[in-house]
Amino acid sequence: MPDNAPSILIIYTGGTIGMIVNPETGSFKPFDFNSISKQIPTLKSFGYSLETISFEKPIDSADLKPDTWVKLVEILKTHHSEFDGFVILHGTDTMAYTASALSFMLQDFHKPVIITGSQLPVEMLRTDGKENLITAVEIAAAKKNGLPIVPEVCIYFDNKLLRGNRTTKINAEYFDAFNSPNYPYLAEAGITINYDTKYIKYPEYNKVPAVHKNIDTNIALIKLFPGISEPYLKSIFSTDNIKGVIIESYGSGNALTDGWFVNLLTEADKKGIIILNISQCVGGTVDMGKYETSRQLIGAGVISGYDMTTEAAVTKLMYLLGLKMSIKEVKTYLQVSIAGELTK
Ligand code: ASN
Repeated sequence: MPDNAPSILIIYTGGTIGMIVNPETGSFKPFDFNSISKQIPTLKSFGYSLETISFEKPIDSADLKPDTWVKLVEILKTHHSEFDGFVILHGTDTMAYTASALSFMLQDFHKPVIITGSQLPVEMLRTDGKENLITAVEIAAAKKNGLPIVPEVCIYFDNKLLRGNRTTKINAEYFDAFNSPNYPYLAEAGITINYDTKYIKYPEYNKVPAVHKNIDTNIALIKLFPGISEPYLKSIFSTDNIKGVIIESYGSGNALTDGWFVNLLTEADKKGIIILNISQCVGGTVDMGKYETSRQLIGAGVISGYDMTTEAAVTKLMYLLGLKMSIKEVKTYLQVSIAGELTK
């Protein structure tokens, strides 16, 4: 292998890509690294230096907890200087949460972290796992003038490279499981991989990489629906230790105007509970004040999450609360882009 061959670390966390069918139940279950490692000889023909790390107990990503994010950032930090790029194999169910969380927890990482997985296990004939894995590795290794082409946390899936914290899972059936409705693709893979560099975030290389591992899960997520009741919402806002509540409102940030609802929000805000407004719509942005039905929220102290995905809003709030800043600072950072996750 030439000395300057790109070096890539593949980290296997679990997910369908490496699953097998449990003969007793007929359901897919997480399996060891074997099926993935069989793909490594094929990948070797790239001429890259490849190393792998497998979680001891691979998981279905529906079982993911924030401690997996901590484990991942620790691995990434430990191996930062040894590799040119990183590929994380992950289940699709919570992949967008992990991609968003890592984009906040890794600071000035400067190297590609490409997350992928599959809808069908790599052992199956029609698997999408092989192509996803092979192209993710190629993207993680891609350089121009000695620097990585995509020094971001991304999801690569079904020929599209998406900014991680802009991505949401949109399909449980077809191979195009992910999209980033409010941000353009960073690359598309066809015969060649076409990078759209104007949309890629390039860092200041003089900054030293840092990781933040403190995640505060004292938050709640509410999806509004016609008929949502006062007792139900009261119970959420009176949860012990609750520090932040994300409301998935309608359309461009609209909600009911009932007095009890506005009072509940106003009281929660006075108690220091942060209330963040994002939209149930996957495309578009919160624009409080556009309609009369969102003006009351501004008065109640609700802040705008603009066009953030639910995954980005949840992980950003957990990350900012974990930094132990003042409520005012958390509110300020929630409303600006810190890792390319929102557009104002
Ligand atoms: N349940 C699986 C997971 O998220 C789904 C998949 O990977 N396609 O681990």
